[in-house]
Amino acid sequence: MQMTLRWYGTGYDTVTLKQIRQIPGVTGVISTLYGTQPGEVWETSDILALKKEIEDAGLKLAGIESVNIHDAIKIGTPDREQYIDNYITTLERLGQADVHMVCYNFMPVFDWTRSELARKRPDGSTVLAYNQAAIDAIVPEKMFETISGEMNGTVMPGWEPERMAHVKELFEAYSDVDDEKLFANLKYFLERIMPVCDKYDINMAIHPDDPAWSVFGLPRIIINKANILRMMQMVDNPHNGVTFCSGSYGTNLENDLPDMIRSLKGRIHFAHVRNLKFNSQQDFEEAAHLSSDGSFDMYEIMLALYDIGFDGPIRPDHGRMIWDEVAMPGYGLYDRALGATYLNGLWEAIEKSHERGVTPR
Ligand code: DNO
Repeated sequence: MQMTLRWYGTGYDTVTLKQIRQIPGVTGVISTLYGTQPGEVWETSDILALKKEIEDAGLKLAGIESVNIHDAIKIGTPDREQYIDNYITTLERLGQADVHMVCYNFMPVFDWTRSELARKRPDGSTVLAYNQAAIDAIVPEKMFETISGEMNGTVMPGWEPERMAHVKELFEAYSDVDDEKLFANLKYFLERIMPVCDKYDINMAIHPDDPAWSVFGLPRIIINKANILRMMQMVDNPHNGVTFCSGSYGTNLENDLPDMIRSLKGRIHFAHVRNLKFNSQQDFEEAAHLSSDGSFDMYEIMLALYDIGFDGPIRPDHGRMIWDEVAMPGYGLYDRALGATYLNGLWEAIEKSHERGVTPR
């Protein structure tokens, strides 16, 4: 596996490439052209400039998170053809620039959803948190206003003000899209893009819906083992793969994370690994990565990835805000650096146990 950190780009991220380069064991970043809107064709010159900046800092551009999907593709309106063509052109240009992993999601309207971006924990750190009753009390159109005050002056991925200005229309546009229609639209999109992925060896890695259930009555399909296996089978091409995000699938305690990882052998192209602490089934917060701080056994998650021979990019996920850092919630430097180091430590121990023939269990 290749340990990476997500980086939003100069001018968007509070964390610098120099800082990332100094985290032991982190050799690459996952980035994007943060200023582009879903549906736009990416310019080759912008892709190459991003890549050069990262390489000049001694790191590798290990993949893109995300090339976002225009709503027309998810809804299945006639203009999706143009947006799929645009997507194919962007993939072609990424492939020509030697980029081989693209993360995306197929969530209607909102990307991930949280009710709080700065819940205080007993140690004084602040974290992103989800409380179902709080979400149920929010009018969806007001969701952005409700949480934007906690964004520390940053623009969070999936919460771009340009899109949020049209939330009401978006809800209307999705009114006749149910789970089956969303599956069909995803299939259509994947079938259209697979040839370019085959040509340039681009691994598409769908990110799960977060949380892993319907929010505000919108359809949600990438939520559990049955659905993700259905997706793998409906377009049975190794380039149609997943981002295994423990913090997103893990929102539903019925998801057995190590078992899901094992069932996706060969199709996990990117991993987001983090812990969650459940206070009840309806309330969780994003703990430190360490197993003992949350509800997941992080060793078992890393072991499952090791067992399936995972060799793609991996990244620590949302970190806590600690040591008075002011950054995009979830995306500060310090706690993600701790997370990367911890995950690297688990991996080294698993690898050495294996090499020495020590049975891990
Ligand atoms: C949240 C992220 C998501 C993810 C997208 C992928 O912090 O994990 O925004 O990047 O869903 O397209």
